[in-house]
Amino acid sequence: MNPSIAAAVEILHNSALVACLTGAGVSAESGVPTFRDAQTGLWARYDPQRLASPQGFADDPGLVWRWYMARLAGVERAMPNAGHRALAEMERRWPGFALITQNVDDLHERAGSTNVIHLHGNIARFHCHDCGSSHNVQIEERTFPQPPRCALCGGNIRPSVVWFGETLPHSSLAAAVAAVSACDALLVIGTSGLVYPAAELPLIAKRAGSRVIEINPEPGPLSVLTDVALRGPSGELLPQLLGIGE
Ligand code: BV8
Ligand code: ZN
Repeated sequence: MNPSIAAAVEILHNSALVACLTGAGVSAESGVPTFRDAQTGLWARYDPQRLASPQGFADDPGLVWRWYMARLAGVERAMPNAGHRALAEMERRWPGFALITQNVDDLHERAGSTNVIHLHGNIARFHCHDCGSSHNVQIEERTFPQPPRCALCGGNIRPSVVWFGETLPHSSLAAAVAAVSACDALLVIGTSGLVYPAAELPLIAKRAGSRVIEINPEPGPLSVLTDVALRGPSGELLPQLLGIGE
């Protein structure tokens, strides 16, 4: 076993409570583009931070609608990978294991995780941008060039994700802060650590005395907080933390 993996396993075995924060990187091996490389092909010329914002939606609701319909189709085609499955196994093995995700896909749930804190919502759920009433998108509405209209107020229907400039669901953020404040070890997996307030969670954990283990092929702004850095793909490394797939 490589010495970093051994050090991470040691920390986890000496931790009564383990928490985990995932980003788009945990879904990369499932073929879901990460947020920064989400701009492949025909979307290459658009800035995701613009499309994923109320202003972007106001400027061109049809463009944003079509971008989300394309991403949703990609998520539905994707399958959970060994990293998602290892995290579901951690929830089964370690009482109190908390999984916090920035991702809007449902791959953690499809891998068997049952208690997932979604900080940024869910791309497969929809509501009216004006009155907030929820909306089930019909198959034919997915091919519409413009978003469907709300039956109650006529407003534009949008995905129930948190856009840039929008506040996170208070209950999710509070649960995430409580989990990272209480944990003895925090796994930070597949995140560039650029988006706030999610990127603040590892700092809160560290200040509360937690050890921090980063799993990411690349270092990033959060690496300075890291006790152990595992530089590689989470689909390969996470099973090794459980002694699977040596
Ligand atoms: C808010 C849903 C209050 C939509 C998303 C404080 C300081 C600075 C800025 C701010 C601040 N507070 C607020 C802001 C503004 C803004 C922000 O953070 N901007 C940044 C860019 C500077 N934050 C907000 O607006 C938030 N709202 O704070 O409300 C408020 C209100 C008004 C005014 C001010 C404040 C809302 C943020 C939520 C935005 N919504 N998603 C959608 O998905 O369409 S964020 C979106 O981007 C994703 O959900 C995800 O969270 C984020 C992308 O981050 P990552 O997941 O890290 O993915 P990324 O592609 O960046 O990196 C992938 C990583 O994986 C890389 O490190 C790579 O190396 C690694 N990797 C690749 N392959 C693998 C791998 N790792 C492991 N294995 C592999 N195989
Ligand atoms: Zn409405």
